[in-house]
Amino acid sequence: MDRSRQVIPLEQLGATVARVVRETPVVDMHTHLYSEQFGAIGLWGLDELINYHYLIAEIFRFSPISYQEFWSMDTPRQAEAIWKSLFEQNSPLSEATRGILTVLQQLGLDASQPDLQTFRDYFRQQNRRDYTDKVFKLANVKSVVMTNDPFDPVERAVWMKAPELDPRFRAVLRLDPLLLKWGETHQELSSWGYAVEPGLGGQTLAEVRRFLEDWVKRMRPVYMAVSLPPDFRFPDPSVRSQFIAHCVLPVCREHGLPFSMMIGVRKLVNPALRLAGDSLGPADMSVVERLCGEFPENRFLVSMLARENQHALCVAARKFRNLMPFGCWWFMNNPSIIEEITRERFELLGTSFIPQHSDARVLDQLLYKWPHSRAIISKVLAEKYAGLVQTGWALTEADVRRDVKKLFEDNFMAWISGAPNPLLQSTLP
Ligand code: FIX
Ligand code: ZN
Repeated sequence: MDRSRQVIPLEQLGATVARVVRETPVVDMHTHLYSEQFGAIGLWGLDELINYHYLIAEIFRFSPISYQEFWSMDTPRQAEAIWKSLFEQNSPLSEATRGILTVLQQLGLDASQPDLQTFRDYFRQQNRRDYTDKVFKLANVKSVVMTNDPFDPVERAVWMKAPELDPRFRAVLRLDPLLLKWGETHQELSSWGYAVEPGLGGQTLAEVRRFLEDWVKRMRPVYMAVSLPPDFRFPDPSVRSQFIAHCVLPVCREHGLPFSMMIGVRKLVNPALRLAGDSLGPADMSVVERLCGEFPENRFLVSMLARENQHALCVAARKFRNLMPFGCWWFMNNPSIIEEITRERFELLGTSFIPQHSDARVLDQLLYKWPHSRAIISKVLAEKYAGLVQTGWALTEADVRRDVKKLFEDNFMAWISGAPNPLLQSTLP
C-alpha cells in the first residue's frame, strides 16, 4: 500500500509532519528581492546580510558608535562593526543575528570558527546566477514575489526597457508613494504625461487609473500592495481613500488582482536609523472588515504589524471569504510570536491562510527565514494533527501533503489566479 495512504500512528506524527513541511516547496509571496535583471538593487552576500536593517537597529543597543560615524562607513566597514558588537563581544541570541549563523550553516561554513575573511572568501567565489539557484534549492523555495516601485528611479529605468525576468521572480505593483505621498508624487505623474492635479480635480481619478493600467501591463504583477499606518481609516476625507475606492480596487477587479494591505507601520520614529527606524502600532480591524464588506468582488491579502491585531485578523477572515491573512510580518517574525499567531490561525481558520512570507531583502536570508519558520509551523501543525488523531481521526501522509501544499503554495496561487472565487475553484473537481 502506498505509504502516503497509510494512517500515520500518533508516535510518528511529529517526524512525518516535519519531513513533509521540509520537503514541500514554498512560494514566498512577499519579499524585497530582485531578479538579476535589476542589477545592484538585488542584494546578496555576507556584507549585505550583516547590514540588514534589523541588525543595524541592534548594533546601536550594544555599541557606543554614533549614528553619524556608522553611516559614514562603507558597507564592509559597517558589517565589521556589527560583527564585532553583535557576534564577537556578545552572544548572537536575537532572531536576526541567529539568522546569519543559520545561513552560514546551510552553506556548509563553520560557525564554530567564525572568521569574517574566511566567510567573505566563500561568497567572493560565488556568481549571482548559480548562487541564486543554490539558495532557492537549499531553502526549497519555488518562487519569490518582489516588491516593485514604479516611483523608484533605478527600478523604473529597468521596467521601461521591458526586461525578460527570471520566471522565479514575480512582480508586485507597490503603491506607497501614490497612496501615502500624493503631495509629492502627483508632480511625477504629471511629468510622465498623466493629467493629474494635486487635489482630485479634472481627470485625476481617471488618469490615476490609467497610470495603474499602464503599470499592470508593464509589470504583469500578481497583486497590488501598500503598507499603511495604524490610524488607517476607510472611508475618510483623504485622497488615499478616493484612490483606493475609485482607482486601485476597480483596476484590481478588472485584472483579477488581489490588493495587499500591510497595516500598522509607523514610519521613521527614529529617522537617524533610516530603514531601521520604523516602528508599529495597533490598528482598527473594523477598517479591514469594512473594505472586505463594501468590495466583495475584490480579494484582499492582509498582514498586521501589531501582535494585538493578530487574533482580530483571524476573526475578520472568518467573516469575509475575500480576506486572506498572510505572514508573520517584520516584528512578528520571531519564533515566540510566529508560534502564537500560527496556532490561533489553525484554531480559527483551519488551513485557509498563508502562514508566512520571508520579507527577505537579501537573497541569502531565504536560507534562514524559511528553515526557522518551517520548524515552528511543523511544531504547531503536528500539535493540531495530534488533537485530531486523538479523536480517532485517520490521518494519512497524503492529507498532510495536501494541507501543507495549501499553506505554502496553493492558497496563494488560488488567490492570484484571477478566478471568480479562488477558494471555491480549488474545491472543484
Ligand atoms: O513595507 C514593507 O514591505 C516592510 O516589510 C518593509 O518596509 C520593512 O522594512 C521590512 O523589510 C520588514 O521586514
Ligand atoms: Zn516588506
